[in-house]
Amino acid sequence: MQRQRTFLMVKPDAVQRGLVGEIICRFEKRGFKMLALKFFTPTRALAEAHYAEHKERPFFGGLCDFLSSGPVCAMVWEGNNVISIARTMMGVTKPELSAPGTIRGDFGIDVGRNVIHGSAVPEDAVREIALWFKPEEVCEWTRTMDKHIYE
Ligand code: DAT
Ligand code: MG
Repeated sequence: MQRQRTFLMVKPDAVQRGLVGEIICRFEKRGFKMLALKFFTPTRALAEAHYAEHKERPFFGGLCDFLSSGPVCAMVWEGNNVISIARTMMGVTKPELSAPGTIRGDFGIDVGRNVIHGSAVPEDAVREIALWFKPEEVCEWTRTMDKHIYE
């Protein structure tokens, strides 16, 4: 297992629905450590930069409109294999295909309102953390309970 960081974001639909606490709670309880959090409405330009890999897709415009439509909760989380474990906890891209017990499977129906973003691979995590946070906004800290989570 590798110590990693990932970028997680509660999207505007889930903020409006009051799911921020529920979602943070799941990652905290799993044993992951929060390093950064900010709550604000992203600009359209930030949304476009975030989803640049999808710029040729037909849904790109609507996706960027949606992401910049209201506040999001943008976060950095750390832990062993956090990138893939967080994706498993999130469920798959389409909530309708996501298993119950996952975040999208518990709280979503439409792909365009799928509640949460999480980095897919390590290179994406590095790029997304740098896009959303200044280095000094990412808090390095020692958590005393780590010895009860990791051998
Ligand atoms: P994920 O968010 O699971 O990494 P992705 O990177 O393939 O999924 O797509 C980014 C977002 O774009 C996704 O969360 C919701 C939206 N999206 C993806 N496929 C879509 C589609 N076929 N129609 C509408 N929106 C879509
Ligand atoms: Mg993706």
